[in-house]
Amino acid sequence: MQRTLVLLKPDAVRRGLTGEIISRIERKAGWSITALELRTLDQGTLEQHYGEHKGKPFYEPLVAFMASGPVVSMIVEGERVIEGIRRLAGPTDPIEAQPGSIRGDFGVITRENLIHASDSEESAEREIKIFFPGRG
Ligand code: DGI
Repeated sequence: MQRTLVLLKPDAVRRGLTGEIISRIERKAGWSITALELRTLDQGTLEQHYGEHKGKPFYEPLVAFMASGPVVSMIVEGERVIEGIRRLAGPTDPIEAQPGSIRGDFGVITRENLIHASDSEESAEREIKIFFPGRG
C-alpha cells in the first residue's frame, strides 16, 4: 500500500474543478483520501515544497501562482497510487497530456496545470511531512 501527497492548485479551486478532480481520484478502486484541507500556502511551505526548482526561470512565477489563492491538499492512499495519480494527472505540459487525463482535459499552460502529485515514495514521504506534519 502506498500513499501520496496531492495538491489541487489555485487554478483548480478558482475554476470550480476540485469536485471533478477529487471524484476522478475517488472512483479508482481501493484508493482513499485520508487527509484533506483547503488552505493558502505561505512562502516557507512553497520554498520547502519546490526547493529543487529554486534558481530556475519558472521558479518565482510558479511560487507566486501557487500562493495566489487557496489549494486543496490531500493524502491519498492505495495500491500503486503514486504512479496512478501521476497518470490520471498527465504530463507537466497540459498540451502534451492525453484527453482523459486531468491536465489533458482542463489545462492549457504549463504553470496552471491544476494538480500536483508526488513522483516517488521518497517525495511522497517528504511532502506529506511538509503539508501534514502530524501524519509524517
Ligand atoms: O511533477 P510536475 O508538477 O509535473 O512537474 P515538476 O515537479 O517538474 O514541476 C513543478 C511545477 O513547476 C510544474 O507543475 C509546473 C512548473 N514547471 C515545471 N517545469 C516548467 C514549469 N513551468 C514552466 N513555465 N516551464 C517549465 O519548464
